Amino acid sequence: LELAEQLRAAFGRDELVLHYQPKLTLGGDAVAGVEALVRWQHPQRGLLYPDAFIDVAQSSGLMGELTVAVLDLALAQTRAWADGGHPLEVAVNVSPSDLVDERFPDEVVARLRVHRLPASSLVLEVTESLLMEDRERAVAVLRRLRDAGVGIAIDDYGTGYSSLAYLAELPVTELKLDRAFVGTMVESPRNQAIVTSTLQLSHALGLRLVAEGAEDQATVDALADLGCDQVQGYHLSRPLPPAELIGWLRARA
Ligand code: G
Ligand code: G
Ligand code: MN
Ligand code: NA
Repeated sequence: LELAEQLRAAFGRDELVLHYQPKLTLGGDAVAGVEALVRWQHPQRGLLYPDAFIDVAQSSGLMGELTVAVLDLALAQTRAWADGGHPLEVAVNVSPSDLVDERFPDEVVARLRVHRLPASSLVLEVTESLLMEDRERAVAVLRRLRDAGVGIAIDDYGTGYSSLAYLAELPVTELKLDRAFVGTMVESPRNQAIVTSTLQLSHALGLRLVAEGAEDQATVDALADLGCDQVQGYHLSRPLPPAELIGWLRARA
């Protein structure tokens, strides 16, 4: 069977699962939230990572369905964590096709209502390239999500081509600085300068800066010293299945 057909069937068979990578608020060291990362528990091929099926979802017209399935799983899990005494913000990655779908904002608001979660508990991560594709429609969709109270993050920030003028007019709430800059900032004065100036830019625009890809304590400390808001990376934790994430949260408490 073709992978696209198998993916189509996977939605109804609970084969999509999410792993969650925690983010810390620097300063207080509180757990700020988690990023949901999709995996496909394929019946023959085992656990597949997004690079094995995201393009297939896109090219076979299944992306909208995948995004809504991921959103639903992430919000159900977030509801369960809140009920268990762990209120967390959850970040979900969205794709280009979602942002040109005029029904997407209403869909998101409806899913939040079903899971009885405030819009402020959700952040949608978009990439810069995604925003360049059909800019006017994407901005209109983001504006409606933002007006509803949903957080909007620019993922992999610094690797795209968006001008600062464009960035300043986007309805976004946070930048996620790409790990290409963060991972080597301790050894690289050049990358440290990029982190510092992106931090100034973020704060001047009223945005939260999340540093991705912190792989050691020295990097986390350097980010805290610079005044970075949040950090994510293997040093804190790899993406974890929900049962393991609960263990991680309890161990920190
Ligand atoms: O954690 P991982 O190596 O699996 O993530 C690889 C890439 O897949 C990342 O760029 C991430 O943004 C993307 N990704 C992970 N989950 C999703 C998802 O639910 N939807 C989309 N569109 N992309 C995702
Ligand atoms: O593009 P996006 O930021 O959504 O991608 C998330 C991806 O980054 C996931 O594949 C996740 O496993 C990976 N990732 C998260 N933290 C680290 C890290 O500290 N180092 C590296 N190399 N990858 C990371
Ligand atoms: Mn992301
Ligand atoms: Na990223």
